[in-house]
Amino acid sequence: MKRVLLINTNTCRVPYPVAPLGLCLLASALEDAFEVRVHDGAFDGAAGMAEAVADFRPDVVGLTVRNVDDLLARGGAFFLDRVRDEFVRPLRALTDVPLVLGGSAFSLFPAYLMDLYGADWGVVAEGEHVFRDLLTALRDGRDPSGLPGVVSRRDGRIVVNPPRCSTRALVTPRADVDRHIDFTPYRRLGSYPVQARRGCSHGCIYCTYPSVEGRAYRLRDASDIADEIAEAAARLPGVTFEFVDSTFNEPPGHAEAICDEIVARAPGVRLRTMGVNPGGVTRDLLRRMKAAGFAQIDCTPDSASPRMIRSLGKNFTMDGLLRAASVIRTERMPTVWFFLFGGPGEDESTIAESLDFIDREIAPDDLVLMGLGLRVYPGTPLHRIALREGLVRPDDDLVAPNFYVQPPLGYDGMLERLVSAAATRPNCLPPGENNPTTDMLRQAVEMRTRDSLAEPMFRTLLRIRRSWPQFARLAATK
Ligand code: B12
Repeated sequence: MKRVLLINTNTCRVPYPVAPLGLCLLASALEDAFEVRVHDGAFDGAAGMAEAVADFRPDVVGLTVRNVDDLLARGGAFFLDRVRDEFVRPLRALTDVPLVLGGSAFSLFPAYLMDLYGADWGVVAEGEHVFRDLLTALRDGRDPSGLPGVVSRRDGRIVVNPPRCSTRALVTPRADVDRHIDFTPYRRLGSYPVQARRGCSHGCIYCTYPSVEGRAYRLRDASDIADEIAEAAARLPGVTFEFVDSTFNEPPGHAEAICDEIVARAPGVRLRTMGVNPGGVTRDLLRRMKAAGFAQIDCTPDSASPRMIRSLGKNFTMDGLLRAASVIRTERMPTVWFFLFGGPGEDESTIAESLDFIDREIAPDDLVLMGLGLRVYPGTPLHRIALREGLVRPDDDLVAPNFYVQPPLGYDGMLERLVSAAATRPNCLPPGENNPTTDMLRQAVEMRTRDSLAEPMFRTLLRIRRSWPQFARLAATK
């Protein structure tokens, strides 16, 4: 057993296509011992999969399942059945070699997906070592079912072994994404993903990150990260690198060290990150981030109501949030702000507190994304609250998305409130309007070329939005 075919089943394009970093890390981790090929279904789905199977004749197929749904409380997409129909069924008709599942969606719902896809094996949480051990055991005719993190079938039951939670520093091979897959379409539409740490020690009540990545922070060496970026930038000039860490600026000091190493080893690159936690935003951090090449950040307070900050289990206080906002404003760091309404205790007054913060503390040319409803995941504190309040049933496996929205305002009441708030705030995108239309994107690209705009894309989109008649009228009356 030598040949391993890895398949990316993630065809989601919202907010943009994301390169399969996890799968490429696995490919790099395995290739000294196995022959590895990656089929990236992101753009063309299963087209080419039959040829890959016929030509490569894999001994094992590994399938990554990233998204369950798109986290929209109304009218959202559900991906798992699509993956079965588009990838798993045709694959099973092509070959009966062992099928191994992994990825974030699989780690959240392993037993359900083993059944739905009729898989032979699975790996929950990170895969570099465990997948290798599993493949080695299969190759050598040993039983891998006792390995930590392995999901197996025993006597008609699915057994999920808890993953071993490492506390050691994170050492990964180079993902070399552009070596394993055709990176051309991502270069145009997305970014080059880089991971700097795993784990999250925060206690946000709705979040799955600790269950996907563990609670202890494991940090990658800052100079190794900068070297990876420098090497990839030499191969792909002009590409934007995106950190995929759930929180970029935790624990304190690591983000600063990464920025300094990038300045030293990979000057002039373009960088982006999600997950800048208000708790750790300092002037020094933002200056180092700018020097390293971050042209914008995402800041994720979720709420600016002291009561809701506590209720959501955030790791910062209102004072900390105000300090972060002031530093972001005075350092003029272009920022996309993420708010999430509807959590336990949300009411008219807490919504008003967040809106008041948006008006006073957020620059009018920074973007505010308003989300509504918190996806309930098994085993989270929010799950326990939802059970207690009778909002989910004890027998609900939560695979089909179930969103917590605090009664009595509920989804419709809050939506109305947020839509009317956004009607007088051009920089606020209400729930349901969180992604620009194709037409807006086209206009933005034209405007950027015509006026040689180097600003972040969201600022160009906001210019267009501000010119809409209702906002232009509003500006004229001010
Ligand atoms: C960074 C991130 C983003 C960034 C991506 C930036 C980029 N350029 O990649 C942005 C903000 C764009 C984003 C968008 C979305 N995201 Co997101 N994202 C994440 C996050 C924080 C990290 C993902 C990542 O790259 N991890 C690093 C890699 C190395 O890990 P990995 O892929 O899990 O791979 C490891 C293991 O899973 C395993 N493995 C993976 N595949 C396989 C296969 C086999 C065979 C085996 C054995 C093992 C294995 O081994 C790998 C290496 O250790 C996760 C949460 C998390 N902490 O995982 C959410 C997460 C994946 N996102 C999620 C969602 C829903 C989305 C969106 C749909 C949200 C939206 N409406 O916009 C979109 C979809 C985007 C798309 N096109 O697919 C959900 C998915 C769960 C769900 N409910 O569906 C997650 C889990 C967060 C959550 N809410 O719980 N996301």
